[in-house]
Formats: sequence, structure tokens, C-alpha cells
Amino acid sequence: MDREDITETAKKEFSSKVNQQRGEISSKIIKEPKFLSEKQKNSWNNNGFILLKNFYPQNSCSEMNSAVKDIINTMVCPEDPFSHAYEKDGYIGIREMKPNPEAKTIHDEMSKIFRLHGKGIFNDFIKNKRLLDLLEDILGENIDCFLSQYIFKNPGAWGQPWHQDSSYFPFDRHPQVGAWVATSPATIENGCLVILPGSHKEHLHEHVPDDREGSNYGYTEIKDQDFKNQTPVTLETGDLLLFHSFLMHKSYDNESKSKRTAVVFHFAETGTEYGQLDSPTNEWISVRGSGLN
Ligand SMILES: O=C(O)CCC(=O)C(=O)O
Repeated sequence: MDREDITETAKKEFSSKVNQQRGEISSKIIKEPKFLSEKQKNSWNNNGFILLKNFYPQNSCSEMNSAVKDIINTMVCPEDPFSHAYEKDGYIGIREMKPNPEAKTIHDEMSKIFRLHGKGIFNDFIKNKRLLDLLEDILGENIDCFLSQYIFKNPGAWGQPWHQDSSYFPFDRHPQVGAWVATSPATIENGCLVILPGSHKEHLHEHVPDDREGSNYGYTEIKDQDFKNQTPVTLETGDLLLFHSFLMHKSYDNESKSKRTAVVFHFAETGTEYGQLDSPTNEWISVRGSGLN
């Protein structure tokens, strides 16, 4: 395909899929945790997230960054015509729709790489005992990781608009948990996440297509909410944000001169049903409990 904007029809079709569960509520709260502190439990129940400073070693963050560079080198041949999506060795790569005038290599033009968690350092991460203990208090004893993505946020890249991740997950139960690991500092200037604390108690709102010309396929936006209590989440390399899949969040554009990188994993209770057709970006891998047997 040429580097033309995604058509209005494709954007509308996608947002009709993400609105399938509109109106649903996720009311489960944590009562008697085994591993979470009182403060972490309250943060989850009241605000919909838990922030863990310094969770993951800096050298492991660098290892993740280089592993992704190697994947792109085998996935995208710079001479090939523009494509918004790539597939290689089970990984799915997404290139920015909006060209970055400063881009020198293909690495400066990538947006996301999906399906990382089956192999290498990404697979090690989803088996981390400290992480799984925390997730057990939220999701129960039987846990799968079903989604992972590396997000480049190169200089000039746009942020993702306000959304609730559950609108992308047409599953038979809630919540799922996002684990957002900063593999570089995330600042206001380079495009950190912005959350609306407490919004995990809201129903799933309508998500309309992101109407910025040149926005990436799959970006949708909540418009019917008051965001005045929004809070930017600035992070250091190695910090981890765990967040509820109903929590409203967005991210800023990268207005700096360097990349803002992160890896986001998503976890669900084992046995979660995904309906008739699962997303090609999902891969269900059991990490604790009954699914391992
Ligand atoms: O990291 C970002 O810029 C956006 C990530 C996000 O919104 C998500 O993972 O749902």
C-alpha cells in the first residue's frame, strides 16, 4: 500500500468492533491480598493502578531494547515499499502512518512490535515471580499472558488518544491487567502515559475513530468524559505501572529529540473466553496455576 491515510470506512469498521462491550462495568475489588501491601491494594481499588518504582533492572531494559532492534532488522527490508504492518517469525510489526521527516533508518519509523512474550527475555519477564505474586492478588491463582507490545514512540510520533484497554478485549470476564515497563525514561516532553485515576470504576465508554489525519490504524478515542483530573505518569527506566483494563489513559506526543520506549504486557485469568475470533496480536501463554499442568 502507498502511504495514504487509513480510509474512513476502515476506521469506522474498527471502532464498531471495539464498541461491542460498551456499557459494561468491572466491579471486582481486591479484599484480602496475600502479596500486595495495604497501600498497593488501596491504590488498585480506588485509583485503578499500582506504581512500582525500580522494578526491573536497567541492564535488562537495555537488553529488551536491543532484542527489538534485532527483530526489526530481520523483519523489514529498508528497500521494500511502504507497508503499515509486517509479519516475521510470529512477530507483528506496525510502522507509523505519519512519516517522520527526521527519520534516518527504519528503526526511527516503527510504532509497535507485537507478540514478543513467547520468546527470550520477554518470556522471562512474564514468568517473574514478584510480578506474578502481585497479579495473583488481582486476577487469582490461574494467570495467562495474552498480549505484549514494544512501543517505540520515536521523536515526532503522536500519542495514543484516551481509551480503555478493555474495549479492545471482547472477553467473557474482567478485568485484565496491563503491565507497562519503561525501558527508557518517560517524560512529559517525550510522551509519557496520562491516566484518569479512578476511571476504572466507569463503564466502558464509546470509542470513536481517532480523527487525526495520518493516525495509526486501531487508534480510537473516548470523547464523552471529563478529563480534568488527568495525571501524567512520568517514569524512570525500569519502573513498572500495573493498570486495570477499564482505566482511561492516553499518552502525549513525543516532542523531544530521543525515543521513549516501553514494553506493555497484558494478563488475564486462565480460561478467559475470547469469543469467535481472537485478535491476531494475541497469544495465550499460561504463566501460573492450572494452565501450566
Ligand atoms: O505507551 C503509549 O504511548 C500508549 C500505550 C497505551 O495507551 C496502551 O498500551 O494502551
